Amino acid sequence: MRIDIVTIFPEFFSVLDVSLLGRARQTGLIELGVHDLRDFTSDRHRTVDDTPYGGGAGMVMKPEPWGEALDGILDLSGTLGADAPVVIFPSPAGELFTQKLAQELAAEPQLVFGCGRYEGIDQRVVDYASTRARVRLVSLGDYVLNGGEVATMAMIEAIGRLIPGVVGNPQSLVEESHSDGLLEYPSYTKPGEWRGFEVPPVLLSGNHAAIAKWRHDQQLERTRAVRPDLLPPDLAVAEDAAPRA
Ligand code: JF8
Repeated sequence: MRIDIVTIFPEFFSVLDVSLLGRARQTGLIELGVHDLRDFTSDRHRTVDDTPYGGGAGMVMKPEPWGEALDGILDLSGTLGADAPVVIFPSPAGELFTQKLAQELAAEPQLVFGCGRYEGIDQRVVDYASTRARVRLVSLGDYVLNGGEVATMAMIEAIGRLIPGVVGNPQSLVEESHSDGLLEYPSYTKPGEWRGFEVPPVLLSGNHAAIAKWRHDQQLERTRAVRPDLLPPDLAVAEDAAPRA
């Protein structure tokens, strides 16, 4: 997979050289291009922002540098079809980034992330990119960030680990998809007793069916406690819950 990032903070992405994604890049599974938006300006001050038409607080990213950057990254000859590159603009106004979307995007040959700052990017950049690529506005969640960089980093990590060969143990991906929709069960390792806290005895029993049941019960209990919205209505209340008057 080819990933390009357009940003005014290219150094922010140097951490992608280490960790999981660093190894995937060395083996050629992921090709990464980080592009400094200011390199596509043509004025002495390398200006990327300007005041908003219609008034209001803050500054807006001006379209010209974005046009030059995207023209250099996107294949200009390509017609806009199902095989067009995907351009992602992280935005609080976008669709929510989910594991399902990560899976979809992990199957793409090329992703381009456009990282906005300030009050966002001139809307015409999105409209123009839509003539060259399949554009998606994507939100990391319902909270406010200062720009698209942190969201891009999170999405690349979530997408990258789904590319075959990037994660060391494919079984962990299989188990994840099996437990689909439930929170993880708690994990334990040695020693069996630590500062007075014991490992649940069932995990030492060697009874694999009992362990599987215990883990699934833990998943249900945890999900009911903190994320009942993830459960189908018939599972959202504990089976042994007292009937309400
Ligand atoms: C931004 C550009 C975001 N979940 C999220 N909250 N805030 C953002 C975000 C993304 C881009 C820009 N401000 C200026 C905030 C995402 N994704």
